Amino acid sequence: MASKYLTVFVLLGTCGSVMAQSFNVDVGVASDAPKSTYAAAGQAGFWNNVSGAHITPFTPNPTPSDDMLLDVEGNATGVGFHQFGGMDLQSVGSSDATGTDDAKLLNDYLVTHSASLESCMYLNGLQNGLYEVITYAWFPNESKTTQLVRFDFVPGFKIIGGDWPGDHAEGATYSYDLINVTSGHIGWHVGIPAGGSTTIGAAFNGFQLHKVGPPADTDDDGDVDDKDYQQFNDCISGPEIAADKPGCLESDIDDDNDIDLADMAEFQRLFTGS
Ligand SMILES: [Ca+2]
Ligand SMILES: [Ca+2]
Ligand SMILES: [Ca+2]
Ligand SMILES: [Ca+2]
Repeated sequence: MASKYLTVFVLLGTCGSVMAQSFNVDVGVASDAPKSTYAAAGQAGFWNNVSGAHITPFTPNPTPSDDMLLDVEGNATGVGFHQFGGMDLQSVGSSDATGTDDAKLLNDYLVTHSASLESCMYLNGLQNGLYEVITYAWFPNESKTTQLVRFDFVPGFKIIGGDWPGDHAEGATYSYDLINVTSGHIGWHVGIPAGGSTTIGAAFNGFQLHKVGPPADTDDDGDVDDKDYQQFNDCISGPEIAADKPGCLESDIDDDNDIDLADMAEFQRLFTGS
């Protein structure tokens, strides 16, 4: 255990500040992104607004048409996003989520109507490492409709959908996945599950991406400061209560699946300031 944290300290000392690699992306109509104070199921920060236009020819690699993303701090990055497959950009004026930033994220979305052509999303230019990916796949006003979410090179899939739970809920409004990036790239898909309606189709509303930092450095920017403490504080679960909220992996510093006073003591020991 001691050697693990010694390694972290050495890294902090030599790397200094590094660019955070976390992104919030609202797929939908222009100029309708949530405010940067909005966290959705993940972390607050700048929301990119992209149309998710179907790009041809098909390629999972960077294209000249990629939307270049700003990170959650609003800084330019070399990370590009494009989509192939879904072609029906829809929006609804009202749904159970109406009147909030939830609506700005969820009430506009990209739809595929083909059982054999998913909405395929590609990110390129990422730093390698472990990422939390939150994929919003919820159909406003179609609570019986579900979406299939799957990642390239990862076996299996998840089924997402249902009634509006009153707030974001895993399995209802989003899929939560941990993806290890080894070549700067993530490819993933939202499609119509077996037996689903091609008339209604499957909805993809947006996504959040968070690169998992070293212990206590919740925003992966090379320091452990007040900002990390805010996130740590939001993550506290109590002894032996599973810490399963997105954005909390770095806060379980002793790696025993809860976030409690033992983690707090470790956090204070790792604190560096900005
Ligand atoms: Ca929107
Ligand atoms: Ca949206
Ligand atoms: Ca930090
Ligand atoms: Ca813990």
